[in-house]
Parts: sequence; structure tokens; C-alpha cells
Amino acid sequence: MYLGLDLSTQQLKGVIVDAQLRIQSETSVSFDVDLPHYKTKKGVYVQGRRVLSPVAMWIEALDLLLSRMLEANLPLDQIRCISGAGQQHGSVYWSYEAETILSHITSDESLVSQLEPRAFAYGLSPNWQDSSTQLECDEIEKCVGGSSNLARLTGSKAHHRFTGPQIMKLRNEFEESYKKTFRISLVSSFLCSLMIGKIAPIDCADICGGSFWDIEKEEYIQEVLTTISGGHSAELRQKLGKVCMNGGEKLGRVAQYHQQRYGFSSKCEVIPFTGDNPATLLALPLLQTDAMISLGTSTTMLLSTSHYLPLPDYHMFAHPTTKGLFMAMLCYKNGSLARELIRDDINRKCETEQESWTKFNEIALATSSPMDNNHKRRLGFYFPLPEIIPQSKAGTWHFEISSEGTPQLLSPDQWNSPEEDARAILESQSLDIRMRSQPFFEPSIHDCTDIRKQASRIYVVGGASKNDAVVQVLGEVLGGHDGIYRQLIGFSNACAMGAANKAAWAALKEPGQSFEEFVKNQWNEAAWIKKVDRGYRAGVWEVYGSLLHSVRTAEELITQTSN
Ligand code: XUL
Repeated sequence: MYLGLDLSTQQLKGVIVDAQLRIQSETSVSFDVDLPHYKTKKGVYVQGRRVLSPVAMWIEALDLLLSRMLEANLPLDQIRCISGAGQQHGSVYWSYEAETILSHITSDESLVSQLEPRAFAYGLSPNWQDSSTQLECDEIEKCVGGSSNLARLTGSKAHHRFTGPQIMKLRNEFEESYKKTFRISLVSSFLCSLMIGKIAPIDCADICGGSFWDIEKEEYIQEVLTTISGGHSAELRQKLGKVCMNGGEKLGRVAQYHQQRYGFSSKCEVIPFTGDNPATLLALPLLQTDAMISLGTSTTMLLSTSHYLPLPDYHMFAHPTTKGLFMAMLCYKNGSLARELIRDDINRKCETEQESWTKFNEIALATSSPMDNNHKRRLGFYFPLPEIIPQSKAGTWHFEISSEGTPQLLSPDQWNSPEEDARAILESQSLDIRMRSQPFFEPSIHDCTDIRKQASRIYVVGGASKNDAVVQVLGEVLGGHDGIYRQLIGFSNACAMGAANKAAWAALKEPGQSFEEFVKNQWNEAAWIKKVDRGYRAGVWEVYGSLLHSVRTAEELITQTSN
């Protein structure tokens, strides 16, 4: 058996798979519900643009999760290898006492009572939804000659939530805490540390979400470390520690604490934990022409590619298991929540059941496709939270596109809310994905109506992958020669499942066997995925393609009004 853990924003999850990668169990702890004494809302504290989570809550959640697994008689003693994932970019600040405390943990007391507060220099972890670090981002981009240069080196321009700007902010605001920090973990390596009882290295994929790692050279960028640390780069380098470049490396056996308390075998190995998105990539045997879209609280699109094509438009990360491959990613804050707000407006107006999608879907699918309404396109952008791409403040924008393709901003009385919103949100969310991911499909083709410029297969995972209207509009806009497929098993736990697959690969692979080959051999297509949409529709896809330049211009207008 192989265990994958996932420390996400609202939950801690554990998935066990067997040697054929079949899911044996799925267990979870929900922070707001199960640990209400931390008083988080959706797992975080929001203080204006600052968004943080209490580290102690995560530690307590780990004991709770493992005790639930034990109570459910799951075969923890048969687990041969453990990996895991964490929400990306979040950082945890260990104190100088941390290593000693970790090495003396006893199974008589809970983890949290032994670690908190002495093992930490700062008790909170900045969350990926934080948008408070514009000044820090500007300085980091400046020190390497601008956003395109930073993207070229690190795979991403500077982003508010990235670990580098967040560490810099902490140093500026809480100098004492920074000084008292012995090591900085990412959420992934933090959880891994709790499993092995010593501070674990950051892995090769998750390190790419910090603005300080040169992806191609595989080393820290001196200028960025100097900027973040206020001139003390060597000290910061030591705090971040060595990066583990081998995703299957055995870091050590599971800590005695877990052996004694939960019955893990003394032979159970722990390998590097990675970011939640890189781990999600490992839930499926993704080919280079495929795409995976995760439709959760946030929306992400993931691609596995051998082309390193960094642009400020999206992110590139080193692949968590396979050298020579990269993960390209789009990450939107406004996924389900934005759709739910429109659904609620529609249900209120139509006096239908509150959480039902029936009316929303009916309206979204009844509204004309671009085939019949080509001359008068209208677009709507909905960001209840400040958005990452395009970088924008919170708000709603409606546009009408002229026959020349120029978007004109509409006032609220020129838009029919909420009826027009249902299709508009599905279209704009899909159009942005298409616009930004285009460089990866047949990079030599520039015509966005050329049908070679689309994915072959699109996999959808996450809660909204069950929604027919969401999936159909994705198919209409993004195409997909081979159609859209929904993962049937573990579809809301793709990330923990990917981590469990990684653990199985590390333990079972033949010498030199890549992760991709390993998963392909175990893959049971008929049982594990289902075709849910035909994807490419001749004519429709091309018309949406001709709208992309108007989407780009509309987003530029939104960004300008946001700065
Ligand atoms: C990725 C990102 C989010 C978090 C969610 O860059 O910020 O997807 O990883 O947990």
C-alpha cells in the first residue's frame, strides 16, 4: 500500500492506493468543521489583502487524520512508502530549536503540544490567496531586469503569493521572527518533515513557486536572494536549504512517533512531498498533447511538456518526477465561487432551490453559441476575489465586442444580469485558458483558428467536472480532438492520489523506469475515466479562436483599471 497526503487550503486528505494504483481509501479532515477552535473561514484568516493560516492547525489535523485512518482499520502497517503534497507557495518558519524538538518527539503526547509554539519563529503561514506583496514583487522583478526576465529564469513573473515576495514581506514586517528563523519550509516540505521527524528538503517542482530558483540551471538566483534578504543571501540560502532534485529519493523512514502511535511499519519509507499542482499532474498518465483542468475553488490548467517556454502569462515548474519535462500551469483564484454567486442570483430570481445548478445550466446552454451570434459578441469577467490572471482587483466587467473586434465596456444597465452571466462566465473562464495555453499546442502555428492548435485530450477533475454545462462550454471553447474525459475515481482527491502514485512509483519502479511508463502500465482506462464531452466542434472552436484577441484587449482594460 502507498499513502499520499494532501495539505490543501481547507482540508488535509489521505489516499491509500495499492500496487496497481487502485484507490483503497480516502480520508479527510476539514479545518473549519473539525478544528473549529482555530476559527478559520475556509481554512484561512483574511486580513484585507493578507491571507494566512495557523501552522498549529495543520499539525493537529495530521494527528486527527491519522487517528481517523487508524479507527477505520486502514492497513497503515502495510504502507511501504509515503509521499504528499501541499498548497503551493505557503511558507513555514522553523525556529532554531526545531530540529532538536523534532528529534525528541514522543508518542505519548500529541504532535501539536510538543511542537507549538517553540518549534516555530512565526506561527502563521502566508496563503496562496494573499495579494499583499506588490512592492516586494516589483523589487524582485527589478533586480533581474523585469518581469519577462524573471519569467525566463524562474518560469513565472513575480506573483503576490509566491514564496520569495512573502518571505521578503515577513522580513520587512516581522524582522525578529525572520531573525529567529532557522529553516523555511514550503507547506509540502513542512508536512514531509512531520512525517520523517526532521526538516525535509524542498522538492525540485515546488521550489519553482518562489521567484528565486533558476529552473534550467537548477540553482538559487543570487540577485533575488540578495533582494529578498536585504543583502544577506548566504543566510537565506541556508534557511531555504538544499533542494531535492530526485522526486523518488528515499528521505528516511517514517518517524517513530507514527510507528508507535499509528502502527506504521519501521520499514515504511518517505520520499519528497511536492506542490499540490505538480502532484495533481501525477494522477493521470498525461501525454504531452493532453491537458488537465482542475475545477475546484480555484481553477487550474496543467500540462506536461518538454518545451521550456516561459512567458509572464503563465507558470512553468520543473516536473516533480521526470527530468526533461516541465509542468506548465494556469492558476485562477476565481473558479467555483464566482460561478456559484451567479448561480445563486439566478436561483433567487427564479425562486428555485438554492444550491441547484439546474437553472444556471439551462440558461447557460440555451444562450446562443458564437455560431448564431457572431456579430454581436458580449463578454463578462467575474472576479469576486482579486484575480491572478489577469492580475486584477475584485470586480465584474461586461463588454460588447464591435465587428472590428474592439471591446467596449458596458454599464450595468446595458447588461442583462443574471441571465446573460451564466454563459458569459463559462465562456470567459474557458477563453482565458485557451488564450494563455496556446503556445504549448503546435508552437510553430500562429493562427489561433488552425485546428492543430488544440489539445488532443482534456481531462477534467474537481467538483465542477460533474457539471455538464461547465464541461460542454469548455469543450466548445477549448476543443480537444479526442474529447473531454472525467476522472471517475478519486476525482476530488486527484492531488492526494497523484502523491500516492508517486510513492508507489518510488517503491516499485524498475531501475530507470520513468513515472510515465510506470503509470501507463497500471492504467485502467475503461474503469477510471469516462468521456463526458466530444470536445472539438468544427466551426464553433474556430469562431471562439477569432475572439481571442478581443479577450486579450478586454483583459488589458481590466488590468489598467486595477492598477
Ligand atoms: C498555484 C496556487 C494554487 C495553490 C492551491 O500556483 O497558488 O493552485 O497551490 O492550493
